Amino acid sequence: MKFPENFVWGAAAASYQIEGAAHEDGKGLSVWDMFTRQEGAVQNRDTGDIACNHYYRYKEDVQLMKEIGLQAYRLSISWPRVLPEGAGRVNEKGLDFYDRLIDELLENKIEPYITLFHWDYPYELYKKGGWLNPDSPEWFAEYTEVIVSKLSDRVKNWITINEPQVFVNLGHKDGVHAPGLKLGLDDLLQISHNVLLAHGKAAKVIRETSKQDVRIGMAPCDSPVFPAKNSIENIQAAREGTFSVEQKGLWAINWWMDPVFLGKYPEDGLKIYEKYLPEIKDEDFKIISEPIDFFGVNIYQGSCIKLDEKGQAVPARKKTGYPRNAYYWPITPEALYWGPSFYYERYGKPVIITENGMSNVDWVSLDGKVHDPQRIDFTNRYLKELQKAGADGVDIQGYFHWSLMDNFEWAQGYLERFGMIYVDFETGERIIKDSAYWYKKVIETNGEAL
Ligand code: IFM
Repeated sequence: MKFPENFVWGAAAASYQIEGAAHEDGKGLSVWDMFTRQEGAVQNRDTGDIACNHYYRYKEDVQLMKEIGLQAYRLSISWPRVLPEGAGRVNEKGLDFYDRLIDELLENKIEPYITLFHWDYPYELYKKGGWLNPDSPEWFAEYTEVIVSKLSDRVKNWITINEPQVFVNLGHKDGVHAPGLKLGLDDLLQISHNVLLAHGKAAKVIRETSKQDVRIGMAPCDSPVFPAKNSIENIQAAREGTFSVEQKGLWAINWWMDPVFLGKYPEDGLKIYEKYLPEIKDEDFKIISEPIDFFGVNIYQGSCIKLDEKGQAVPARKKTGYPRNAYYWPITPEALYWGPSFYYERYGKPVIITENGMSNVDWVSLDGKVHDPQRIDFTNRYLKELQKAGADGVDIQGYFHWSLMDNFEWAQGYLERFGMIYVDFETGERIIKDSAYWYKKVIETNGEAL
């Protein structure tokens, strides 16, 4: 069965993970430029200084996208490349890079989807308190205006913020991502509120500044809970687990998306966090729930539950030797059925999978090619589940594979290879992997080849 006629097939990457040129053409520092300098912060002391050197090789990379037949490419913008101090002065050379990249994509009939923030926060703003500063939502809105004014004559798809759960929890609570902080709950809740305000303000700026009709989304991540059995009770337990702040804390997708789509924080979260909540002004939810067009979501895995003899939901034990990727994440294709089904039911918005993929142990074979059958099988299984969700009535509008190419995987450095294009990080050479040729057929047949 095919996917819907206008379904969008793409791949994604992010500025700090691929661009390199970390200190060139007037770019300012990001928190990741600083974090990677800290002893023990990143495996192998890897940095994004050069990464895939995409800043200089973008034309070649667009040709590779074209060869794979991508219809869309999700890129992110490095905020400090464009605004070296995070606010105020614009670095024209930095802005010009994105201008050229967008032209190159469009000339090759590849639709750009721009993510405004994928974690490389300007260091100069971090020194002023970063996301804790009450001005931080406004800083983000101003930066958004610079980008949208420049690119919206050609770009119509915008994603405000990528995976707020990750940079808040890993970066500000656990200290294992930039900026490496270990803050208390009151600060974390203030940050999460500021991030939501930033999203809402940016959404308004995008719509008001754009030179054409736009489509706006956000890209939170989730590990949806899915039922071991398809009984009504099991499905209800999975639904409750998916949207449980009690179980998932600030990772819960509804802590972020209820304010955006429903204009309020979820009840269980409000009870649990009652003592730590920041001051929330009456108008805040009006700002946060600025209308947006699609529910973007990054899904790699989910967790399975069953009901015990007392009817309580408990984790279903994973089979001994269960399938997992090179990063030890379990392979759970059902997440791409149940996640979108639950989100669509709760929020009624079209769903776009803004990231899905796997880290694999890829290397160049003696024949000079990169064979990655696991990635093909993984993507095949996940896409079939997504297709099933569509057949059952969920409005699914697109899929972006993570990632276009192997890249800097944050605290894991270059250890994890998520790409459909292999990158030799010593020479910069790229090799299209088998999975990308397979994906090309999927795209050409709009999913019928699955
Ligand atoms: O590489 C990351 C990406 O930056 C955000 N989503 C998950 C990917 C794999 O860990």
